[in-house]
Amino acid sequence: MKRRTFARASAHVLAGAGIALAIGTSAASAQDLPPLEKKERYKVGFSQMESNNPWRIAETKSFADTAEECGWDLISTDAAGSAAKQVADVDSMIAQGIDVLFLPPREEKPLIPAVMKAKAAGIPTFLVDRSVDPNVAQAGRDYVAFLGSDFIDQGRRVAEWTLENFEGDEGIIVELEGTTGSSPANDRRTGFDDVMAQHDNMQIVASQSGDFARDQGRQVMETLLQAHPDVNIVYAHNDEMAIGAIQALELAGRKPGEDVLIVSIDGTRDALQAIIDGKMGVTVESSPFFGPLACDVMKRYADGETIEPWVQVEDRIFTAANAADHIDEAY
Ligand code: GYE
Repeated sequence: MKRRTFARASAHVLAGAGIALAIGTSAASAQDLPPLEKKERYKVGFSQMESNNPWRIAETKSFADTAEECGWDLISTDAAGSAAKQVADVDSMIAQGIDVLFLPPREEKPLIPAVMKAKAAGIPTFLVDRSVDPNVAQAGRDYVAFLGSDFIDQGRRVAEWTLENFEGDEGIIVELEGTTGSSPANDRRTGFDDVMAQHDNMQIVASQSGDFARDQGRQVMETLLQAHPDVNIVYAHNDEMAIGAIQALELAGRKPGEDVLIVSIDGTRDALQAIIDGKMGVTVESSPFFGPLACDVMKRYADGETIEPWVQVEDRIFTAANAADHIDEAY
């Protein structure tokens, strides 16, 4: 198998992508990975996990919008929230002879078979926006690289902002977790909880999954509000659940932004509007615009570069100070 040259350390911003990437200096050996031939057009698979929220729709559109200029004949699928269907979707893409696979794995463990099958079929795979269990499948060996954010850091930044801006004495926190077993849910919880554990006046009284969905966020918040009517901070692992929580709180006569602080992650249009309206405090960015970054990394790989195992995306932070400046570019 072809050996790849070492990637030079550099950092650059993809214009218009809304995503800044930092390229690390270390890289795993690429000798086990399937190579990617350099050619004009590529048959590219993008296996979306679900399309029930603006984030997913924006990501799928970003891949579609990138296809022409990157020379992709794009095959997109939608697993409709089922990890089993996502594995089957990847199977079908392999059968259709894709050259390269972009995969956002819905959960960390159930998608490992898809990664391994693509590797066995000689198809270079890039994980996009979520990762798989690193104890089982590894970047630089089983798949080329993970393209995405530092979710632990996102959770940490939300916690730090909350500590600086919460005006009460005792924080009674409800946490709405993302999809159980997904890398962002695991890591956003770790990042936030570890910071809060160091503060005696901050107590996480309940932490439950709302599956990253608005409706479930609302339902879980309704239930948790019964058990914890004294909640004064809600940390949602994404904006959709934060908006659902705001609906539940308002229905119960509470005043989000006044008697309960809502903090979250993503940067959707509805979240930026909620910040402008004073109902939400902060959202740490997690950009869905992966198409241009995917194109760039794929081209570097086809050029024979060793890709750093984690192509890290840098995230901004949106608060009352800047939400209005960014709402026009939001999704
Ligand atoms: O925050 C959430 C989406 O995997 C980073 O998944 C992504 C997350 C994003 O459904 O809104």
